Amino acid sequence: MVITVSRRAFLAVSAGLVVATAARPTWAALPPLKKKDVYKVGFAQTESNNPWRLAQTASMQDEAKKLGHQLVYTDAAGSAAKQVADVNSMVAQGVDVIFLPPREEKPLIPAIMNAKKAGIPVILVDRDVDHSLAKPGEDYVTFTGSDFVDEGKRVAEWLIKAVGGKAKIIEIEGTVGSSPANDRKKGFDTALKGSPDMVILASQSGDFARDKGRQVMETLLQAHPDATAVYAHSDEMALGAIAAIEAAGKVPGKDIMVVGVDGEKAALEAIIAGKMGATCECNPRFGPGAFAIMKRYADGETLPTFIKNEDRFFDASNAKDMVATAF
Ligand code: GZL
Repeated sequence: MVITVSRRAFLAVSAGLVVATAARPTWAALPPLKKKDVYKVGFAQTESNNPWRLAQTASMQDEAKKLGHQLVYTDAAGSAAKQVADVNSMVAQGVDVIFLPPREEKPLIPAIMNAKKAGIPVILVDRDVDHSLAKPGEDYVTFTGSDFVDEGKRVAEWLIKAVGGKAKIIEIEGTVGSSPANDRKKGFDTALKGSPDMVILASQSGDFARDKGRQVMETLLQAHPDATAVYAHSDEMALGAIAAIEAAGKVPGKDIMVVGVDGEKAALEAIIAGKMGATCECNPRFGPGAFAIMKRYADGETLPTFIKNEDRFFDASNAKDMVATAF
């Protein structure tokens, strides 16, 4: 009797598939990535409704083209459930590797485990998952992105200085359940702990979208007309908040200090115009770094579980000089 074993299954076994004493096999190690010139690469994007996502997608597509790899691109249009389906479809297509920015920290876990079971390595780009449910270096290769807690901390420290340690703050949060929203909140709120006169009046999600950010600011400003500062987890929502502040007849940058995260060109322009105070960069240009990590993995390197992107910081002292380099 001839038993045919697929290449992927053979590689899987050679990668150290261990049959656990429990009911189902588990992987002792991550699925390997065989060295070859051209890869079929999956990139499952969360949505394309803001400049940050568009810049990240363009960077991934440009790098794939430059290196000659075949990119299988999907757009989940803001739905974690669709992103799960998109990843599962890439697994079914038999891509070699998947780059994934999990829209939220928990829903994508089954898809990551499905890819692992199929012998397809996953590299998380930009957003991370809940480490109690899936581990870097065991269930996926690594997470490469910004340190979101540090981003929130740096914005808080700038704001404390800018307002002399006294402000009534409206916080506009990112996508509910996403690692940038969770950690930017953690970093900012924790940094305020040593400044009792820095008070967060209200905090609500604007889903990283400009118009949602404007609507949230409109509502919260009506409820808290005494607000003197806004911390938005993304520049798009900060720009939406600025529109709401002006619609309420107040002067952004004078009556209400606005700070954000991402380092978007329009935010640096708002800083130059005096409507915004500062933003911490969150560089969306992932292409070169992501594909370099893929090559390091294929070359057999044991990668760190977190490969950090360095973020610049922008305020009136450098926005004019840096605006040309912003996305
Ligand atoms: C952060 C990234 C966030 C940006 C938003 O790494 O996931 O998603 O801060 C984007 O602008 O929508």
